[in-house]
Amino acid sequence: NFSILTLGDGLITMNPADTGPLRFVTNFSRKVGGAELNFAIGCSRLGLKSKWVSRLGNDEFGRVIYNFARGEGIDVTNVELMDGYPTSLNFKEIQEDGSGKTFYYRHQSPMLTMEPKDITKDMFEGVDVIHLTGVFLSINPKNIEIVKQVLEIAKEAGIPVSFDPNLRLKMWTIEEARATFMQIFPYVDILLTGLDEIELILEDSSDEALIDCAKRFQINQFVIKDGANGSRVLTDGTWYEKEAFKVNPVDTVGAGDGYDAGYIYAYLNGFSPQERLELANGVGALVTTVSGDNEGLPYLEEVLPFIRQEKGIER
Ligand code: KDG
Repeated sequence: NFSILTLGDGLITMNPADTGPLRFVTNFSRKVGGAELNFAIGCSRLGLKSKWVSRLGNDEFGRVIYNFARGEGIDVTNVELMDGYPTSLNFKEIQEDGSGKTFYYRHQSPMLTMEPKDITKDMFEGVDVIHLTGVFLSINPKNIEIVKQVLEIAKEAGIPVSFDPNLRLKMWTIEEARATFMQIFPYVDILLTGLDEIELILEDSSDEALIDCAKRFQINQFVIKDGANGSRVLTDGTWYEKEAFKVNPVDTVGAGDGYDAGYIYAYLNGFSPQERLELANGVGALVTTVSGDNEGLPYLEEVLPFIRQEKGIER
């Protein structure tokens, strides 16, 4: 079994019982979210070994997330429950078409207690891919020092790094995000980005701009996610493309994290570029069919028949 490591905040996610503006929603389901945690769950369900490095509040919600992650088979050896910092919260607003918005209560994230010295080489033993996202970087400017420590250890150990900018403009400005990403990109082997998001980051999403960025930072796999329009990857100077699977989305939040998990699983297992896109598209699509950030993440035995469009006998 291949093994991944990821690092980031875990949140209690309040999923609305009704669609439409948050101010009118009175009922919520208490669920669990966090971009990196969603990724770890996705990988674990597909059969990878997942290690999640995090800090939660030493409170009721922290325990919910901790036990949830553990229940998903995630290695939580490096997840600590901290006093004095409440577990982060996130309320979601969902539209009729399944698209979502997030409203955060995470200014005192327990992740703020983490320091670069807390990242040690032993955490990386047996790890095949390190996955990071812009969400962790957006929580506090000092997090870049923690990420750099991760990236330096990864480089020294020869572990490939995958990165999803996961741009959250409620957390920081585009200028701050851009300046930070430019320091991260030189370490990235696999970039997993939304088309709209890379357009904001590079101020250009033409093929020339993308090719240029891949070359400049030596990003081996430059993956562009475009939701219902499918996805593509630029690797070894060639573009590969795969159309999306048609589904009826009820909640699209977390689809990108699921996509990333599918892509990394496929990459580690030696799939061709097109097969990687196909599996990733399949995982992303299935996430959108279930309410919640990670409930829809499929097991391998669910996503394989789905991408082959096989009809199961259900009785
Ligand atoms: O990608 C899903 C995330 O948006 C959600 O789980 C919350 O981590 C989160 C974030 O900060 O956006």
